[in-house]
Amino acid sequence: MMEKTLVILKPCTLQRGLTGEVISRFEKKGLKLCGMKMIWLTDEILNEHYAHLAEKPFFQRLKNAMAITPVIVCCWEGIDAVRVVRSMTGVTNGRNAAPGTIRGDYSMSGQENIIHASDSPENAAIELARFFREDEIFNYSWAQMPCVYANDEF
Ligand code: IDP
Ligand code: MG
Repeated sequence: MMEKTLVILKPCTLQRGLTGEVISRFEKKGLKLCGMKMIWLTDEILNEHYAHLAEKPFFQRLKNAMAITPVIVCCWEGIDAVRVVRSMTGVTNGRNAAPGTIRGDYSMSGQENIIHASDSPENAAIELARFFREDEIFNYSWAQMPCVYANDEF
C-alpha cells in the first residue's frame, strides 16, 4: 500500500550536522519527499507526541532535549513506507540498533537517537496531521516512480 510516514530529525541531528546524511538515506532508498519544514516544538505538541511516555522518569528530560534547537519534520511516501522507514531507523537505543540502520550508524544513546519515525500507519496519519497543515503535504508527479518500482507494484 502506498503510505506516507512522518520522520522528525531531532535536535541532536541538527547539532551534529547529520541532517543531510539522514535525508540522503531516505532519498537513496527510493522514498518520495512530500513535505519538509523546520519548526520549534512547543511543550504542548511534545506532551501530545510523547503522551505514551508521560509516566516515565525521563519524560521531562526528553521534552527538554527535543526543544533545544528546532527540528526538521519530513513526510516520506512509498509502498509500505511506515514499515520501511521504521526498519531503516533501528531500535530505540542507538547502542543496540543494528549497524546499517540510522540509529545503529549514528547514535550511541537511548535518548539522542537521531530521528523519530511513525510506528504504524494509524499513528503516521495522526502524527502527520499533528505537524503539518494539509497544504504543506505535496502530491506531485515524481519522475523516479517507474525506476523505483515495477509497473505492477503501484
Ligand atoms: P521510538 O522512538 O523508537 O519509537 P519510543 O519508545 O516511542 O521509541 O520513545 C520515544 C523517544 O523517547 C525515543 O526515541 C527516545 O528519544 C526517548 N526514549 C525512549 N526510551 C527512553 C529511555 O529509556 N531513556 C531515555 N530516553 C528514552
Ligand atoms: Mg515511538
